[in-house]
Amino acid sequence: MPAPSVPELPPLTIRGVTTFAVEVPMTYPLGTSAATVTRAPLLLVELETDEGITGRTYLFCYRRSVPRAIDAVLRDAVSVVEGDPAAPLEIASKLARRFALVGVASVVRMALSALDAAIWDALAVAAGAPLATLLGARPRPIPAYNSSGLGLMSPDAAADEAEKLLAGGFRSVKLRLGHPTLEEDLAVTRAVRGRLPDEIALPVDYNQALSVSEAIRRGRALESEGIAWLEEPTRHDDYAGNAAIARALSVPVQLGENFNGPESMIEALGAGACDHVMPDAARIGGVTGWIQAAGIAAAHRIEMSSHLLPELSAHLLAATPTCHYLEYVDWADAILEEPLQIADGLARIPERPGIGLRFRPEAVEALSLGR
Ligand code: SMN
Ligand code: MG
Repeated sequence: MPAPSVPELPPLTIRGVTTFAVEVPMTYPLGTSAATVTRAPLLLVELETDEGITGRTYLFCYRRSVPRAIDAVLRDAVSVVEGDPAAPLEIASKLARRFALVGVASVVRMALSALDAAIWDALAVAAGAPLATLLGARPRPIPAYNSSGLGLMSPDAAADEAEKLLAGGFRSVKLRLGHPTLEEDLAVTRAVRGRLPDEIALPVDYNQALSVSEAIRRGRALESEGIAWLEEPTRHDDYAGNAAIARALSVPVQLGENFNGPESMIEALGAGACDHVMPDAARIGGVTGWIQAAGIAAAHRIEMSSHLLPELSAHLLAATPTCHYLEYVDWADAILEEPLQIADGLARIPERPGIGLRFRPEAVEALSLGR
């Protein structure tokens, strides 16, 4: 008797990559304690396969010089796996070995994460299913907070901007802190909190600005002001210091955007450095790294949110057992055919196959950073 036919993913073979470096104007400039970002440099990635299926993703690159640096590493990585089957785990281990001497962090990590995400996208497109479905989850609405603005600014300006960021029915917005004094941080927090309905959650983000003792001092003052979490209060990789802060405070400490691969999450959680985690898909190792990290968070029963890249992260959070919040930013809207939809404060995962990204050629051309 012939074996029953089991539907299979069409096998895909890595062929090459096309990228576009763009810089997108942001509606709200984002002053953080580390740097002010007014335009979002993005690297758009299209991975080609022999079978004619294209995998798409993009990276947020922080600084204008970075898209080109990542592009160079990404091309190198694709040349290493050209002709290989599009099997993300096999490709990840091959590339981890090949890039072990230079080290897989920062720009290299972002290039490899983008390649992984593009491969997963191609697989989901070939399967005709949303990425979330390929990861074992059905697309569902994901609670989101609006992070598109609320940089460092005066109390009045912050309160006005916070109100504007609620459009779309958001039930949470994130405030950046790290003004020169605690009194200024308190004044801004009180102005924003006072303007928002009580049920709106208000996480605050220090972007590593404080010493451990100053983080404890400011955290103690802020924790009675109705904040949802205290993000990156001190150096992200000082896990002992973050653990001391987490022990001293009742407000949850949030870390994760700088976790370099799932290994960092294991170390941070082992040290008791944080109460919540929010990996960035581009630093945790793409879809493959995210799924491993989601397993670690689930085993620790720790809430997991995302950092930036909301279009991809929505799929990932649907497949995250301890899913908490999607960090929403509108920065890619300018170059997307169909921007991520938010309704009633929930991100709507598109029904389209893959991540659901298609780039607008006219916008890519107009916003190009050149080659
Ligand atoms: C952040 C910092 C810099 C650029 C984008 C986002 C921030 C966040 O740490 O968590 O949103
Ligand atoms: Mg942050």
